[in-house]
Amino acid sequence: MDTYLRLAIQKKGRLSDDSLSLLKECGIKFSNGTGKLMAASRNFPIEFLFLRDDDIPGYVADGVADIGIAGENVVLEKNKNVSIVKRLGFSKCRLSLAIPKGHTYEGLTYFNGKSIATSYPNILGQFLQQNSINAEIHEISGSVEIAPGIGLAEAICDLVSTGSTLLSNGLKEVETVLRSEAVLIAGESLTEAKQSILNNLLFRLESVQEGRNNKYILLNAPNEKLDEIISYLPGMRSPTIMPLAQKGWSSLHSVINEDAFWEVIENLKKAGAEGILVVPIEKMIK
Ligand code: PRT
Ligand code: ZN
Repeated sequence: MDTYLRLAIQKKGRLSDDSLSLLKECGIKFSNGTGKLMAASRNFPIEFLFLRDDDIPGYVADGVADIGIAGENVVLEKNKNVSIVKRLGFSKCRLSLAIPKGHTYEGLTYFNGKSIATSYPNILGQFLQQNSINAEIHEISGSVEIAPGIGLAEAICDLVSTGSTLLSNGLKEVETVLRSEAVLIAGESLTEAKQSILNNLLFRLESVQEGRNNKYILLNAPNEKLDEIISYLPGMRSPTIMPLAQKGWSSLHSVINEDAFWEVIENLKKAGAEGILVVPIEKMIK
């Protein structure tokens, strides 16, 4: 029988769309008919298991799934026997402490003797212990943000992305407990055959991520400015330079990193670059 790597992903929720599109960008084809619990790829030795995000670390630890995609917040809270093999860069959020808007906050000691509502008792408990804060944790499974308003707790510890949920509940964010993003997790003991499929998947994921983090750039420049312009372009090796029909001018092609993007573009313009074109890269193989 052929070996398949079984991947657990969220059935429906904030992680689902980005997980599926990342896999599609890796060239993995499959149909995820609605309501199905499982699906197999048509062109890659992988099977999908669609689950609630909270169950993913446990299923991977038990070996029901070999790997999974979940929020780092859930992985750390569940504390199962799994390891993070890749950070995936989407579903970014933070687990934060928040208090009523009108209160003055002068540091963590604010929480001494207070009650805090959260769905993350393990992560919060560890954070409070590390900071020698003595607070009471109220574990609740949803709608944490309404707890102070109804008198259930004096503060909350919950996931935040834009901050608008806190704002509309009269709360303000005062401390970040954890920064989280979607991660790929794996169980402890994969067979050699499964590990080799995982290595292939990781290679594809890295190529897609590198492509997303970089842009292809084309520009024209007078030859006497080329040295200065090249000094702003690290590229994969060195830029490609081709003569233009117009005498004394060249066309230059290179790759630039998204992080330094605008700074590089400004420097290139100042140095005399013209007709700058920036093109997305679909995959980048190192
Ligand atoms: O049904 P299932 O159990 O699978 O899904 P779920 O409802 O438990 O999870 P889901 O789909 O809401 O979230 C899945 C994962 O997305 C989380 O575990 C996080 O890793 C990540 N994520 C990213 C978020 C947020 N951003 C987020 N903003 N998860 C939840 N929120 C909630 C937060 O709890 C709060 O209620 O959104 C609200 C705050 O958002 P802002 O934008 O108002 O700050
Ligand atoms: Zn959940």
